[in-house]
Amino acid sequence: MPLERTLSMIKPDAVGKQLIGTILQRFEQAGFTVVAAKLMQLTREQAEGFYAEHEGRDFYEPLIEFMTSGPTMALVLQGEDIIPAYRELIGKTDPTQAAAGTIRADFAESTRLNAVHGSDSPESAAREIAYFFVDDEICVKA
Ligand code: RTP
Ligand code: MG
Repeated sequence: MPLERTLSMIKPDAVGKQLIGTILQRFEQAGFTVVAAKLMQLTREQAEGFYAEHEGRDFYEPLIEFMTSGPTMALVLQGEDIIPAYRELIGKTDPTQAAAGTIRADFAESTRLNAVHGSDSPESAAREIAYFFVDDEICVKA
């Protein structure tokens, strides 16, 4: 299986609840390797650009408010077939629909305040990784 990368975010709700370490542990226990990481206070422009595909939806404005409400940790994770494997680990967007033991089932408060983000396809992973990181910030495992 090919080594693949995904863009992960630990969202402001989870950072605010001191869950960075706990969530990173879940990622590492799943066998994913952290190859880049940064804690950022997203600007409105950064959040709007990141979520541009959702512009016009009723949840867009509250989503932007939420994503700029406190720091976010952005990560590039690497692993075999990681895009679907990571989405499975985090669980469904709505935590009441997320499988037991997933990150969202355990830590999300609502469909909006749902603790983590993950790229949904190789194309979005490429766009999202480049959105937050330059090549020099990604530490490739030797
Ligand atoms: P993400 O992009 O953050 O990994 O989450 P996702 O694919 O599971 O969900 P998506 O449909 O891409 O939505 C992006 C984020 O918008 C917020 N949202 N709120 N009905 C609502 O109130 C609603 N729907 C989506 C969530 O924070 C979701 O993760
Ligand atoms: Mg999404």
